Amino acid sequence: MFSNIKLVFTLCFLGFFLGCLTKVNAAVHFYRFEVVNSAHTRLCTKKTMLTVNGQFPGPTIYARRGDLVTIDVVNRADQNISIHWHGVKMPRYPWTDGTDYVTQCPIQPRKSFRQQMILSDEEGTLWWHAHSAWSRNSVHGAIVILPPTRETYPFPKPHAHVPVIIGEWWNSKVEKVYEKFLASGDDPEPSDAFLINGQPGDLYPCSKQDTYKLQVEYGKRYLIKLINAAMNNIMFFKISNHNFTVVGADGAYTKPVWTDYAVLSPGQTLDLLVEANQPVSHYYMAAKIYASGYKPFNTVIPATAVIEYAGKYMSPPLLPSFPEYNDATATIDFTSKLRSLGNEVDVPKEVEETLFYTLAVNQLECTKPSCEKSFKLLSSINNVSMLLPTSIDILQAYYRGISGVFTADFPDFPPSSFDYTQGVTLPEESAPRFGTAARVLEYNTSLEIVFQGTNNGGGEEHPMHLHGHSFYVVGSGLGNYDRIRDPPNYNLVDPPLMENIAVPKNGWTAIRFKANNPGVWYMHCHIERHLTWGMGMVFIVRDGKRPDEKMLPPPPNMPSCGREPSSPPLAFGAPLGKREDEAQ
Ligand SMILES: *[C@@H]1O[C@H](CO)[C@@H](O)[C@H](O)[C@H]1NC(C)=O
Ligand SMILES: *[C@@H]1O[C@H](CO)[C@@H](O)[C@H](O)[C@H]1NC(C)=O
Ligand SMILES: *[C@@H]1O[C@H](CO)[C@@H](O)[C@H](O)[C@H]1NC(C)=O
Ligand SMILES: *[C@@H]1O[C@H](CO)[C@@H](O)[C@H](O)[C@H]1NC(C)=O
Ligand SMILES: [Cu+2]
Repeated sequence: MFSNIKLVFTLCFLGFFLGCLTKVNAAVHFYRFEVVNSAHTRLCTKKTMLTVNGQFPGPTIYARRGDLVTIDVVNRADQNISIHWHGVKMPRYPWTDGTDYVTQCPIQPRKSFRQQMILSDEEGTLWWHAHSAWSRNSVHGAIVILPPTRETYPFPKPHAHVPVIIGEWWNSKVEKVYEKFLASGDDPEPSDAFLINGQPGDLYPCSKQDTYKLQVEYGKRYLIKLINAAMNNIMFFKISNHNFTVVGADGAYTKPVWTDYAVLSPGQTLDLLVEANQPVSHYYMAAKIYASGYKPFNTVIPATAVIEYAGKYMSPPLLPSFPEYNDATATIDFTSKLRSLGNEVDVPKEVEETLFYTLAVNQLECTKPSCEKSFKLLSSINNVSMLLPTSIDILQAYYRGISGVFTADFPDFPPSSFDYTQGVTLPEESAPRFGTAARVLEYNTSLEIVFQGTNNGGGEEHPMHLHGHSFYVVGSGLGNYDRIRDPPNYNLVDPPLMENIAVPKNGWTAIRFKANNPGVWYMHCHIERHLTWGMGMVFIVRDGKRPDEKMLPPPPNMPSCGREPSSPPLAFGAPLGKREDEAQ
């Protein structure tokens, strides 16, 4: 499956000076990801799409906690790409976090980029995906992180690990869907199917012959590594006749939760322990849309896969029954059961900074003929709709002290307070302002962010995702957050540790974490259409004082934003910018 060799490695990105990351007893794994256009047929429709190595979903990365994975990403396609290791904290090394125009320029066609994926305390399931335009639709795959060899699981040992990736398929090329979506100023065209491990399953036309099948043996235990890689939808997941135990979320273990359904937002992962202990037969596992803000514009047909005990079966498998497509209570009930495995986790009990971030879908007047309505939809955090830079990335600009790329003034509060769950009252208040703004944090700052959903243009859930850190979800509720009434109810004992949390529709969620990872880190909604509309911002975590509290230097082969041939490596990583703390 993957190399089991234990070695001691020292990762010196530049070999001769500055930081080296030394890890004892960790393994190094190598992968080669060739991004290519390959032909795939679903729903009787053939199209070419971007994939890694021609596979859809892409290859699974296997590693153990604390390992280092080196991935050579080679762009053999005809468009820009960047690849992100979702949920991997990448300590002190944002350079290969893979977010274009935030931490790197995209990898242009015929270029390659050697990326390091630096695991630390993550264990369980994470995933990788493209972070440029909408290419993550077909450029994604699982990351399975096992315990170190001498350790075991905090639950009965599973017989097998089974990545189960929920995806989405458009018959049209996703690049076309994306372009039309940008031009229209409106919601994107609905997708044509949901997928499990790349297949729509028995309920969709022309699909039955390829339905994903998991062969199980009676009496054995399977660990399902469930990933929601869909673009725009929170999903329900069920297995007929089989309850399961949730044992992990977002690459961290949880207290076991015995349940008959799961909910995950785009970007989120869950580890589900399933016992094959039902009458020998075959059963559907299925993923179905949850949509609260609108009647689902996607199809409501669930994607299915089959769990099959050895045998021959004539009758079709049973389909599990799902909550209603808009059953918000079912989603909140499930998510509120997630707790950290241990008690007394290292959640900050006191915080130095408290940030209050409103999440909104906005409307801006639009007179362009391509606009489908008199306004176009945008989105914002604290009324700032994020624009990515186009000629250099934010990390490079920060590291080299280049001004004019971003501003360091992302607001800690919305510009005005209103009844958020009612939404703004005047049409002109519905327009956001634009910015490329960062919030700068001193190293080790402990902070709380309260995300407040707003009802501007109709409320919806927003799964907020933070790069470079995990956070504890200490509280959430419906309605407007109340800074007197709500904090006493926080869970500061065993809150779940996550990187992705859906803020309830017209509700709020409070997270806490310590900004102990120097670098430039994107935080954004993981619903792709909201991200495209601008629901993102950037944290810059400054270096600490000690050498091991500083960012490592960049690799020599960072992709360039210039037209080819790419410029030679800049000064081999020597910092050119004026970073005060570089002096010591
Ligand atoms: C499965 O879970 C549901 C909901 O939690 C519960 O009502 C049911 O009794 C469970 N079934 C078994 C066999 O435990
Ligand atoms: C957001 O900013 C725009 C532009 O400055 C302004 O017109 C609008 O009133 C603001 N909206 C809110 C809710 O603060
Ligand atoms: C940051 O926090 C860690 C652990 O809490 C501590 O060991 C270290 O001294 C702190 N560094 C600074 C600069 O505060
Ligand atoms: C690809 O990236 C380069 C470098 O940032 C940029 O100049 C070019 O416009 C991008 N191409 C597309 C199609 O976005
Ligand atoms: Cu969102």
